Formats: sequence, structure tokens, C-alpha cells
Amino acid sequence: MSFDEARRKYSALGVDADRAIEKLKTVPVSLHCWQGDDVRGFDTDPQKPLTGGIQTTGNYPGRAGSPQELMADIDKVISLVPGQVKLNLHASYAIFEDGEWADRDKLEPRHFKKWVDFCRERGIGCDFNPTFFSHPKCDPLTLSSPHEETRRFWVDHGRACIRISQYLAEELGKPCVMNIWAGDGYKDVPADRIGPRLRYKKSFDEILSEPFDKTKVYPCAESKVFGIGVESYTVGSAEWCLKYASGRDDCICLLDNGHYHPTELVSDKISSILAYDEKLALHVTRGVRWDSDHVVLFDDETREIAKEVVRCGIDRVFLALDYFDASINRISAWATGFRNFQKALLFGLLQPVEELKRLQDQGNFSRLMVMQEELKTMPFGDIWDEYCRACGKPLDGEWYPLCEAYERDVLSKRG
Ligand code: RNT
Ligand code: ZN
Repeated sequence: MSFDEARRKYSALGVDADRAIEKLKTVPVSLHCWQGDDVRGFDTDPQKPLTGGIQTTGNYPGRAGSPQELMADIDKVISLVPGQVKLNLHASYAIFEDGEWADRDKLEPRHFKKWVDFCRERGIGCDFNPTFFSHPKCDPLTLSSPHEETRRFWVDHGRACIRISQYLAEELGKPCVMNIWAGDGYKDVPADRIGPRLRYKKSFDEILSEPFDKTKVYPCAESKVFGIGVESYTVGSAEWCLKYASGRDDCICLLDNGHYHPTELVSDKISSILAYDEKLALHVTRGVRWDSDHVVLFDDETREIAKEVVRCGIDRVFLALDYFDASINRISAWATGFRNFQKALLFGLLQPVEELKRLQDQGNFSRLMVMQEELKTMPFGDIWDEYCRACGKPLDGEWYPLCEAYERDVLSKRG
């Protein structure tokens, strides 16, 4: 069988393919609920524009328009991908019942009960994100607003989200990563750069003053370089988030690889942060020329990120996907990106790490280059197929027809 042959070839390099497969099965990767409905959520008018410097493009039919549809779609994705899925929710996906509605500063754990039931039935954990965008209270700033009433509203939202994250972690018995990202910034050259950054800091401090169990809830700060309509200045810059997280024992740096200048590489940032901090969080995406949130591919940088995660300690990094493509079948977009990141992680786990390090430390850069190049054409696909089989999930070539059938039977019937 081709897997045995492939396993033997890896074994000759000192790599245990069975161990790589067993390990990857246990590594949670957060699946972002927002790919299913173009980041619209359920708590405000779905026709309103997306704000906060992010945008989806495309109008492919079949977008999920209700919690039931989104859950069905997530189930479909889970059936198509190998690995340990975790759900990633935004606060805007609160589920209200019996005509009730609560604004973001008043959200309660019970508004996420349906999601808890969903995750519990599937044995998966849940991560969470306060939603500081697409809402009338963005003035347009949120946590850095000079208007105290606005700032207070968003701090109260953040604190409500800490309570919800604590609830998710407790109910599901799995840690909840709570990521704080706000698109606060200015289109044009600001006159005061430090003022908003000081208010942002004060707001983060106030949010994190809400009590929570540090072994269950992991707040993060996600930085950004710029956004649509906020091209000149972003309050939560890379430096701001690095400094903020490094100054506290209850906040983690979150790196989104779409949030840097196009020649900067997140694969090279991971080890710098892990040289200081115990934990790190990632949003894996694909920027095309800018933070365009294209579907994650099995490309060089995704593989390099995965290799670094493995080498620095896969259990030290909270892994999540973050992209949204509305121009193709959304289930396909979701499954393609999730499968590709799984592939990248498996590829990383199949590197003869110790041997490569030894070559580097010996200064044997010729041999190192040859070996790194040859590793690219090892029979990786056979190990990948075996991993999919071990997870009881469809192989490459098998899943897309199932996606097409779902489009025909379900998505195409949506209004
Ligand atoms: C935006 C950030 C952020 C969002 C999600 C929806 O640029 O990447 O993480 O994509 O929270
Ligand atoms: Zn992100």
C-alpha cells in the first residue's frame, strides 16, 4: 500500500508518520463561523454594510441567513474536514428567542445557549470574539473613542464578552480564546496619535478587570496595519498589541498574517514572541496584495507558519482561521482553507526537525538546503490520505462532490 511505502521513506529520515497523524488529531483549530454569512451576524440589520475596515466581496448564492442555516453549514464543513475542529463565534452571532433582543453591551451567556448545545452535541470547544464593528454605536471609533459614552458602551460590550467566554469555557470544558480586535483608526493623517492609543489601553484594562478564570479564558489582542477607510492610522498597531500583551499575564498577542506589510512574514514573528511569552494566538488567512482575507492555500507561507508552530511548540499556539470569501461556494471556501491548514500542520509535523537543526548549527548550509528542498517532494500526499482516513473524513477528490451535492440540495434552495 502506498501509505506503507511513504511511511518507510519518512522513517528513513527519522520521522514517525504515525506519531504525526496521532498528534495532529488532537490539535484544535478554530473554524470561523463568519465565512458562512459574509460576517453579517444576527444581531443587527443584515442589509447594513460591514464596517470597521473589513469587507467581503462577491455575491455567490446560498449565504446562511439564520442560525439554523449557519449551523447546518458548519455541520457540513465538519463532515468534510479532518482534524479537531473548534468553533469560533463572534458576539454578533447571538441567538435571540421569542422576539427578545439585547444590544451588545447587554449580551448575556444565555444568548449563546444554542451555540453551547451545538458544540456540546459535537464534542467541540468554542472560542469567542467581541464584535466592535458593523454597529450604530461605532462613532466610528469604539474602544478608543473620545466620546466617553461610546467608549463606555464598547467597554461594557467587552466585559459582557468576558462573561460569555467564561460561560463557554465552563459549559464545554475546553478553554475559550477571546480575541479583541477593533478597527479603530483614521482615513487621513491624524493630529493626535497617542490620545486614541491611551484610551484604547484604558479600555482594554477596564475590559480585563472583569473577573475570569485565567486557566479557562485566554484574552488576546489582535493588531492590524490598516483597513479600508482607515488607511493612515490604526490605533491597535503591531507595537501597541505587542507592548500591551507583554505587560500583562492575562493577555496574549494574536498575529493575523493579513495584517502586516506585504513583505513582512508572520512565520518569522512566531519565534520572537515565543522567546518571551508562553502562548501565542494566530489568525491564519491569505492576503493578496493587502488584507484581502482570501481562502487559505497550501502555499509556501502557510507551510512556513505551520513549520514554525510545530518547531516552537504546537501546544503553545492557539490556532484559528480567519478569511471570508463571498465569491465562491462558502462551504467549499471553508473546507478548502481548513483542509489546507491541516495539510500544512501535517507537513510541519513530518519534518526531521532535529536533523535540520543539527545541520544549521554545524553550519552545513549546502546539505540543509538540499534536504529542505527534497522534503518538498516526499510522498506527503500518501500520509495526508492516511490522516483523512484515520479521521474518518473524505480524501482529496472525494469531498468536493459532496459539497456540490449540498449546493444542489440545500444552498441553491435558499431565498
Ligand atoms: C479583521 C480581523 C478580525 C476579523 C474577525 C471577523 O481585519 O482580522 O479578526 O476578521 O474578527
Ligand atoms: Zn483576524
